[in-house]
Amino acid sequence: KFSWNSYYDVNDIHQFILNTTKVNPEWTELIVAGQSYEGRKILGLRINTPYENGQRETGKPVFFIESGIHAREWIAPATTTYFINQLLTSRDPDIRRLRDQFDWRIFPTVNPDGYHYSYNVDRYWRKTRSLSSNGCRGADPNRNWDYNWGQHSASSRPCDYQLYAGSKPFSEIETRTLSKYISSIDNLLFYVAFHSYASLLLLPYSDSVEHVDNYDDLVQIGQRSIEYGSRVNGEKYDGPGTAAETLYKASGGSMDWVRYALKTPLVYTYELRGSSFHWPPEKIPEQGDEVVQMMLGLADGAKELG
Ligand code: 0X9
Ligand code: ZN
Repeated sequence: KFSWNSYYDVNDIHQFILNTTKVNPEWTELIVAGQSYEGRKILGLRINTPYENGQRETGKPVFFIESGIHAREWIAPATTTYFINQLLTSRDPDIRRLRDQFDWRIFPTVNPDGYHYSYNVDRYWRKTRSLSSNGCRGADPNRNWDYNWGQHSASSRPCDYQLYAGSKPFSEIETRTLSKYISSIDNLLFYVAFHSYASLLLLPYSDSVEHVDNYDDLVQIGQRSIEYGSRVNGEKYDGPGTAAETLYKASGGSMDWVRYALKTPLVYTYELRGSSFHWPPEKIPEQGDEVVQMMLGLADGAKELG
C-alpha cells in the first residue's frame, strides 16, 4: 500500500498514478508522454474539474509540475505524489480552490531510469541511463534542453558523473519526449520544477543574469509562495531570484527552455529542503504540506496581479 512515510521505486510510483486515475475517473486522466531509454513510461496525471455532463472543462490555465528530473533527489517525486493526493482528497477550502483553479499536468518522475538506478544501485546517480559510444552512461537531463546548450556548468565528457550535457541538445529521449508534450499544451501559465536540496526559489534565467520582462511579477508571486510555505513550520526559502544570480550559471535546464522557447509566463524551480539527499522519509508529509502552501501562494500571487 502506497503511503508517505517511505520512498518508493518507480514502479510503485507509476502504480500510484495509475490507481489514482482509477479511483478518480471523473477528475483525472493518465498522460503517457512517451518512453524512457530503458522503456519505462514517462507518466503524468491530469487533474481537472469535471463538468456535470461528464465532459471536462476546457480553457483553464494549465499548471505544469515537473519532478524528479535528477535521479537522486528522491524528496521531489515523494512530495509530488503527496501533492496529488492532497489536491484530490483534502477538504481544506483553500486546497479545493487551488485544485479548481487550474488544469493540472503533474509528472512525478520524469527521469524514471535514473531514479530506478539511484533507488536500487547507486544512491547518488543523477543522470539518465543512455549509453554513450565510449561505454559510459547517462546525461544530466537538466543540462540537455535546447537553449544555450552546453555553455555554463555543463560537461562534454560522457563519463562525468554529474554534468554531462549529452551529445547534442535533446539527445536524451526523456527531455525530448517531455519537451514535445509541453509544447503541445495550450494555455500554459505555470511551469514548476522540483529539485533538492537548498530551500531556494529560482527564476529564469539560469544562464544569464539578465532579467526577463515580467521579472517583478515573478518575484512578487514567488515571495507570496515563500511566505505561504513558511506557515507550515517556519522554514523560509531563499529567493526568489534568477538561478544565475542566486545559485550558479547553468545552461540547458528545462526552466530556461520553457521560458524562452514557449514564452511561458510563470516559470519556477524549487530546491526543496534537506541537508543531504538522504532526507528522512518521515519528513515527506511536512515537505508535502509546505509544497501545497507554496503552490497556493503562487496561485494567489498570480490572481492578485490579474
Ligand atoms: O543545477 C541544477 O540543475 C539545479 N540544481 S541541483 O542541485 N538540483 O542540480 C538548479 C536548477 C536551476 N535551473 C537551471 N539550471 N535551469
Ligand atoms: Zn536537481
